[in-house]
Amino acid sequence: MYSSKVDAMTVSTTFTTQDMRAAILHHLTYTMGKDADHATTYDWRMALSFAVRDRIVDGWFASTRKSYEAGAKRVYYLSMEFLIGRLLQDGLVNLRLLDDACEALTALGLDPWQVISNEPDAALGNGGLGRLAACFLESLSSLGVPAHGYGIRYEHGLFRQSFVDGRQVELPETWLQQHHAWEFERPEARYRIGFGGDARDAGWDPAEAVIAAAYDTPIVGWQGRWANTLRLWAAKPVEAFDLDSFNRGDFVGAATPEAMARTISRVLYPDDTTEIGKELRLKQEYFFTAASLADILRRFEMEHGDLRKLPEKVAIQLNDTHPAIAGPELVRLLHDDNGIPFDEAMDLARSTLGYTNHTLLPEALERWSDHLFGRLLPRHLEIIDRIDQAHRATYPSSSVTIREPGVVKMGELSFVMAHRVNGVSALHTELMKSTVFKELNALHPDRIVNETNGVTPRRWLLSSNPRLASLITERIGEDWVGDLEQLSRLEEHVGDAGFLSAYAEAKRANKADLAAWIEAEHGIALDPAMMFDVQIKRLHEYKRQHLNILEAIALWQAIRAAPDADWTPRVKIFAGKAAPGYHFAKDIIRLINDVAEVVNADPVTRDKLKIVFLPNYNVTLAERLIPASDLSEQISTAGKEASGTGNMKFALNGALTIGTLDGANVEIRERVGEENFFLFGMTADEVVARRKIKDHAAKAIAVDPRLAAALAAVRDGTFCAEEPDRYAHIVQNLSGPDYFLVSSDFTDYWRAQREVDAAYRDADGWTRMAARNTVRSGWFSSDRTIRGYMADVWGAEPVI
Ligand code: F58
Repeated sequence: MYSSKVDAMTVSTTFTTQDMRAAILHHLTYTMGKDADHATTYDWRMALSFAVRDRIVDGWFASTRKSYEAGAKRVYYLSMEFLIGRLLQDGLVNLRLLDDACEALTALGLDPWQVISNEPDAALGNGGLGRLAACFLESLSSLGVPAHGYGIRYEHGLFRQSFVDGRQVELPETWLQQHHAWEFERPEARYRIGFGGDARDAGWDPAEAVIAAAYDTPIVGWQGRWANTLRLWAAKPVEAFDLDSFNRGDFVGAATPEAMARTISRVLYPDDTTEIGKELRLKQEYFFTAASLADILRRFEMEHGDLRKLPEKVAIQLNDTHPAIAGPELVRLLHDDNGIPFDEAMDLARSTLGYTNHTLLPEALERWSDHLFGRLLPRHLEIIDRIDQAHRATYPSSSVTIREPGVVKMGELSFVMAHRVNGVSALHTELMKSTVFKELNALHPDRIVNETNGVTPRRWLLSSNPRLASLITERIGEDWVGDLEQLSRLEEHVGDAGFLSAYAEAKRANKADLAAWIEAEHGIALDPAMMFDVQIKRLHEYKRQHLNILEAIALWQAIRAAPDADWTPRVKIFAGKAAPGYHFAKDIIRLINDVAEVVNADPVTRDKLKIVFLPNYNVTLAERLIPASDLSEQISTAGKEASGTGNMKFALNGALTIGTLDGANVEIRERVGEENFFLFGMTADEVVARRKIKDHAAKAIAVDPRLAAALAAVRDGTFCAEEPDRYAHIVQNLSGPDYFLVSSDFTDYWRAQREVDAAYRDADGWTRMAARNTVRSGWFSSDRTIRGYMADVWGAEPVI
């Protein structure tokens, strides 16, 4: 049918609808073992996936060959999370086979979108950090950089969220109960990973071990010109059965080693501070880091031999501190296992490693008890002590330590063991220098660099917003897909009435699609003419979903007080999960659902204000919501959101931002223009100063009757008559300590929201502002971010 040796580029352009149809039917018959008359949607989806996978594999082999031939530096991205979502549509879009596939499926009597939507999300991440890793892999492939992602093949990804009486209920996620069409098991790539036991002079006798087994997923870049590998590790027992127990007739006991070993890759931790410090988490971290490093060194030795050349040929990026054990582990491999002197091993490791920080929140910076650490990784603890001593010996007047009595500090360890440390937005990087890493920055002033986050335009515009993508391509051709800064060529079209009306029509149609989907799935009818005001992200006090719902309550009260005034109809859409142990965040979800029930049922306000909390936020839901949004809520307390990446997706898709000067909002506003951004709230410096004011919350409430009335409604049970005290603790918090300054920022938020209302009433003006957001967002491509890492951190280059 087709040759496997041809260049991937040629394949995608010569592969026709007929070929696609034949390939689908071939896989339906011979891979799925079904005939067309009895095939389910799942069977068709798998058949299509295998047909697409075949096309990807050709380019994948070609990329691997070219990487070896070029002997180029390789990038390894170590991350506990890769939030890749669905892969079928991504593959079809990047190989430019989407139209052929849709035609082929239609000709076979199927609804293509029903088939494509049958794929579950691979929810192998919590939020921004995991999604960033997925965008980076796609960009590395689109740019043709030889790279591998390394992570964990969780059997259960992030929990599914449902609501019962407005409350979040967590259900297990089960993506691997179906066959995962995209992966290849690699029985030859297995490593033994030890735990516990004793450290002895430059050595280690682990007491127990598990096997790390590799599963590879190809990640194809734009136009199929290159594909890299995401290698995920599953934990398996060294021996499936304990034969002694088995022979004694204890069949259940005999299976214990297997169950114990598999626990390590069983479930993704749901970003829960109550879970931090748990033994299983440390095991997960060491498990995937050690397996990845063993694999990297094996490949390196095969290609280059001399380990002293490691930094020349290998760049390893640590996505947060989760793989921070890579520092001591690499020293252990170089020194203990390969006889390189300790100091030299340390220098080699440092020159190879880079560390990305994603948060300044103290409770999220990893610290391990040295008791637990020493029990699980005794040799590593010794190595960390030597690293700490060496660092202190070099800087005797510094008070920086990696070890403190009882704890190992992973942030400090990562910093000391990386040659570059980066923040993820300009503001965050400056705050790293002036707060958490102040002293270390003074000792190593060239180490901290900034790499502002980005998002892949293939998934977040071309694939998820085909209407807007086509309009752009009509005007400037399609090179923007591989070079997003070309969007600036649309600048001259923003004054063109034809362009603006087509732009508005694309948004209107996206909103109509979303409204139809929400009605079909959730039974809530929305008028697409209303402003779609959207806040979608993890629930956290610093992200301030409670500020948004308080404003909604105040607005509801204002409309009720003057129902005939000229209100701008809007629907506030929320989505996001709360960590299972984060009770305050879960209560905010419940409050939003309770308020929605009352407000949506009110005949006075019904056509002016609606509130919807969509359950089970995931990548696929984001792909639906973002193209249909008018207003993007980026309202974190300044200084707390490291960057944000949703903010970039919204701006690119023509939603206007209402936001604080936090994270990458600052850079978005600079680029799209301050007149196309609704700014409110205190700056990071003002936040620090405000907290020092005694009774700051009470003072803010005293001067704003709207805020007082909104809080009073929450306090008196207006939204939960059956249990009036349900939210007393929230009101108490916002009136007292209010660490995240919801009350202090409320008045200015209200003001900005009324500016939004006025702007939205001028439909043409709004469209012009929205279009300017799209046209000026080209810089926020993850291709640009990856180029930054290549130049500043990795010293790597594309091979194509
Ligand atoms: C996020 N962090 C930042 N962490 O909050 C966000 O500002 C930034 O844009 C993004 O990283 C990418 O740089 C984040 O998502 C997590 O999900 C951790 C997972 C593991 C436990 C602790 C939180």
